[in-house]
Amino acid sequence: MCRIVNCALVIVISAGIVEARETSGAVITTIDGNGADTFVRSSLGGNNAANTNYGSWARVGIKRDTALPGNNRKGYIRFDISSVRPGIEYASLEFVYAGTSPDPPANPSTYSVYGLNDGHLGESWNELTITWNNAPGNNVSSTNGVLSKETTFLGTFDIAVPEINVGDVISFSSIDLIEFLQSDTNGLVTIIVTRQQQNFSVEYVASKEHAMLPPPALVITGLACPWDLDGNGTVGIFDLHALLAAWGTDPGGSPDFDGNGTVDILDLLTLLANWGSCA
Ligand SMILES: [Ca+2]
Ligand SMILES: [Ca+2]
Ligand SMILES: [Ca+2]
Ligand SMILES: [Ca+2]
Repeated sequence: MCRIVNCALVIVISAGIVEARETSGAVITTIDGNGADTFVRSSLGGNNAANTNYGSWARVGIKRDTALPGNNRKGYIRFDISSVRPGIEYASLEFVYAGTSPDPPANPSTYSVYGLNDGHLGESWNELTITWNNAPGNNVSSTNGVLSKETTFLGTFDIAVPEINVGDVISFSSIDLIEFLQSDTNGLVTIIVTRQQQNFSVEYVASKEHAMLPPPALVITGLACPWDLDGNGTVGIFDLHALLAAWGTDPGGSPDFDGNGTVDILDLLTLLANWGSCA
């Protein structure tokens, strides 16, 4: 279940009509629902790391090491957002820094963030069996790359080592991240993180198995009642009419609540299931 952290009232101005819309916030972590967090690692010499699973480790390690091409690590993070679709309006990805080893590099490192494409057969990867060799979307021959046809590039963030301290929050957001979440159709989103720079160190963020630090999280804000299309505080006949008026189209958002590209029977059933007051 998601945790409601705030509620606020925002004013939406559209077509000259001023509407009061309730917004809500939620934090989805890898502990919630079908969430998962781990890293995968390439083999160095004969250590068989590429067939080893790290799903129960307390930290997610990320590393690019072209000098030792068998010693790379890529983060795999899955969130179960089924409880917050379809009202997502803004989201940020948050990690808690959990250390660097063996030695912090002198400069900030830049990390690439990818989303595993919605509907990929590997979206339900098993946290306790995923490896470098079987991870969905992984380019096994690349030190930090992913398969471009199976993933979507969402942006980059920096970790300012060595200034950063254990426990500090690393926050990332982008239009592409938000659109990736908004267009999800099955409630599962996998985020893949790799490092751009080569160096010998591994940067770590806390996983949900960490005893002291919080797990990876998606901080989401959005409409509390997305089925209330006219914003009058009630899901009712006017909203039903608006949905039917858009029937069969692809509005790029509501009332295509499930984001499958068509206003259809699934959206109608969702609206009817939420009939009545939004309060
Ligand atoms: Ca884990
Ligand atoms: Ca998905
Ligand atoms: Ca309404
Ligand atoms: Ca739909």
